[in-house]
Amino acid sequence: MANLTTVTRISQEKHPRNISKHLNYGTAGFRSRATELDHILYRMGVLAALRSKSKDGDTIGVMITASHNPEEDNGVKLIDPLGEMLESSWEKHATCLANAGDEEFQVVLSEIVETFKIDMNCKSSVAIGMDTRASSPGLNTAVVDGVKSVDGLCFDYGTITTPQLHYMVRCINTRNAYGMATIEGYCNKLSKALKNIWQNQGERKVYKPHIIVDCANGVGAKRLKDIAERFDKILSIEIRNAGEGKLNYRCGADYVKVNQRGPEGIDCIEGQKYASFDGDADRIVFYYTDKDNIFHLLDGDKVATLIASYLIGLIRKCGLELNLGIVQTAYANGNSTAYIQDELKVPVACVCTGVKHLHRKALEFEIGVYFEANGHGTILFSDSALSKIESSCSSSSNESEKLSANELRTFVDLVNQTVGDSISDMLIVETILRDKDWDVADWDKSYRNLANRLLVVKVNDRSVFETTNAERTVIKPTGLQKAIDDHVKLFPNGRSFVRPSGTEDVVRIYAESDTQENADQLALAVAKSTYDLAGGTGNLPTL
Ligand code: G16
Repeated sequence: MANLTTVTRISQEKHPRNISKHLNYGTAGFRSRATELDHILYRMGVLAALRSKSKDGDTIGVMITASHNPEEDNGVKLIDPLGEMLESSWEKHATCLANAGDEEFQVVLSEIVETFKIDMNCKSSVAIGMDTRASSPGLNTAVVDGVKSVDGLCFDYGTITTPQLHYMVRCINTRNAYGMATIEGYCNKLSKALKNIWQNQGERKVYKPHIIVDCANGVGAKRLKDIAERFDKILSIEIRNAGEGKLNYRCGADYVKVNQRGPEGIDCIEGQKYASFDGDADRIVFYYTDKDNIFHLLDGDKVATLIASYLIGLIRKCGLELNLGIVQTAYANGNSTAYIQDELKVPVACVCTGVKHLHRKALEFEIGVYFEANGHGTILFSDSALSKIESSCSSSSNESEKLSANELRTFVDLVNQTVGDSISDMLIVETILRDKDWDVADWDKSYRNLANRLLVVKVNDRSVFETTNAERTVIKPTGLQKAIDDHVKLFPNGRSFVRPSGTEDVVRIYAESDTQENADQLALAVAKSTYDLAGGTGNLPTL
């Protein structure tokens, strides 16, 4: 039987704590400089195996990635049995274990075992994946050591996208009912669904089956290639930033969204459709340049509304009653929210940043579409939705309703319901554009975004920030919200908020207004107040 003294000895001998800095299990697990993470990865290997034991041996996932962060960073997040994010009640235990001194480690570990009444004799297994960072293989070894120290079994998937690992975990725990737990199984499931839907759509006049994809020099490139090869004749996917350059450097979804311009080194040709993944391929944004050389970004808000409008139409055609809702965060463009309420007429909820919050809220709908503006998102189909769709497929007497129900049932297989997935989301968007026979510019016309700006401010201690109202109101530092309100009043359609990042050592500022100049001025004014009232360090942000 695994014994905690051995676990502790290995920890002290092979993976001692080498930093004193406190790290939190934040928006997306632990993130920091890769050199500070070895002991944390070992400990998360142990914790994942304990969580597996607490779930009667169900497989838990450990993904080694810092996603959109710079190459020098790395991180880790845990994945629960159905491919969802780690249950929030375990996050504080993850934080305690990660920050315990070497000599306190065993005590914290015993507390976890006691709190959750973990049977150390129970079997455990952990699926491990990593992105392409140079530091990832070393950290992978630390996770494996952690899992093995409690006699756990490891499924090592090597370099894999974050959403693919979420998918694998769900497949393993559903005994392959969700799909086969291999890259081949993932590609088969998605490509088969796409081809099935497309073959019933007939010829198209406007839709162009060609997309150029910036993979941020990350793991998405290799994994996108696996599936792109299967669409040879019907959809041409050109892969750029496949690893020849530095990860996430002046490319990728985060760069494109924040800077509102294409990645460096890719000339955006007029009318051509482009997309950018982030470093671990769980976000996607689309863009194009028009005839006046103006750059147009189609972010997570535009993806969510496109998906919702397609699903609403399809549900109607099936003659079904399904409660569909959209979940956004404070970063959602004000005009996207207005479009959802006024045009699509579906319920919309706003929650805190972080996929885990959106996912949880989306579960409240029969069909929940959730997207962060930064391109993170997916669609959740509840059991009740699935059974209504299924019975419409089998028992509807109306042929056209039956056909639509079949399309909806097939569409479900195109979706990675465990978490936002750049590859799956890209295929979903292509499928819907083809269904509507739209070009990327037609899609863009659905509504016009309010001009917006994102900035970051460095402060001495971002933990002094406290927010409420789904991060739209800042409570601390005192006086900052009043300053924001005063600035906002001066700008037409003005809106702004400030929140501490959960993945980087910065505070984020968002502002929107009627013109780009006004959005920029508002963002700069709020950044200055934040800097002054919250102990800003370094230079004030500029545009
Ligand atoms: C992660 C989270 C996202 C979040 C993003 C930024 O993304 O998974 O939900 O929007 O960080 O978070 P923050 O503003 O707190 O730094 P990724 O793609 O880096 O995993």
